[in-house]
Amino acid sequence: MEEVSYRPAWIEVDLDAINYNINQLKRHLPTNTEIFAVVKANGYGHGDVEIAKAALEAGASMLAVALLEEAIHLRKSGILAPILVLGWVDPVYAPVAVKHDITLTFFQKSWLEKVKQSSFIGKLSLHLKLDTGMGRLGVTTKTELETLLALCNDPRLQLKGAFTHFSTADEKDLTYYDRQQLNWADFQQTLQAYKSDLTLHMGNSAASMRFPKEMNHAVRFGISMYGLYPSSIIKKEKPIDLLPAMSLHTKLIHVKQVPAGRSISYGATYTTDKPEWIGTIPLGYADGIDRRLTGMDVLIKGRKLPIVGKICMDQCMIKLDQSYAIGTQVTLIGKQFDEEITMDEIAERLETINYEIACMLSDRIPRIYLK
Ligand code: PMH
Repeated sequence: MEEVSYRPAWIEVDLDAINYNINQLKRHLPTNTEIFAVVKANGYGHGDVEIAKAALEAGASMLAVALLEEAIHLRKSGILAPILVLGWVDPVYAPVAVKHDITLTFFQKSWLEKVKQSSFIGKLSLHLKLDTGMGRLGVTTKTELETLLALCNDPRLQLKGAFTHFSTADEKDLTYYDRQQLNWADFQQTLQAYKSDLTLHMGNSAASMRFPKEMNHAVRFGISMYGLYPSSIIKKEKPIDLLPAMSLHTKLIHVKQVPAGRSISYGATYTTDKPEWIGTIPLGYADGIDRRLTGMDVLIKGRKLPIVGKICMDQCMIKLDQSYAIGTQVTLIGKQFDEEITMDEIAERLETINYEIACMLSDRIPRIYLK
């Protein structure tokens, strides 16, 4: 995307909120539990580099991403802090990770064998992934774990940590979470017998906020670093206070009075039954404004007013309660006066989770950082 933005549409990211959320968690965790800031997927849509810098400034000790590309992007932006790639990286790219001093995740014998055969100069930093019940990535049995640990005997390999991931830490019923904890405890013995100074980490936002004392050496703080609760249950429990970092704004670019019986947008699905004021805003589905958001309110001068008609690629229309000047600010996510539209409300309307809403806003919308 072009660096300069000419369109009146922007995402504000409050870096002080990132700082606040990390500090809230820090106060909640035992003093020696480290915080890894999860900045994958462009910092959950907020902007990876800016969030990474804010998180490190607030005391995060490591950054976690999903892809090697994301890690290299951080390095190329001048970030020197440790970076862990949580996902699977093709072993042929191990030398690339070494070159950029990036920690990779591993859990397969064949992967380790390929890396050991490859010729690279330097040391490859590694974290071992254990599958205690997520069923996605990781070693599932103690035998597999022992095989892998025995294969780590190459001086070019530096096994620094081991981790697992919970699948239900945000739910009401914690039976499965407890089972994962038990499986972890089993693995933990083998790991610590192998190497006593491994950094062990397991907690996502949900687990670290709900069970701070059970998190071993570090937590991987994602969604709640951005000020969002991982589920409605945790939002109700509110183990720590959070401030949402992201808000989405635009301006009215056209305002008109439409007579009764006229239709708005593709498919003519909305028809005025009396003369109505209709506003147009320059945000559409190509910006990540899902077409199913027709009917959702936006805020104008602190009033909730609905999107009417089908959402177009670059624009959509708002049913106004009066005439407003062109250039009047419209907020799709965030606060105006006493009213607020939250990412959770949008997620609920789309029958999804707030994570997806943050990630779906396209990079066509410029991010503006407030501090
Ligand atoms: N660690 C791993 C391995 C993850 O995949 C994620 C989130 C986190 C930590 C952070 O979790 P949090 O945002 O709940 O704090 N991963 C994903 C995912 O793959 N889909 O949704 C969230």
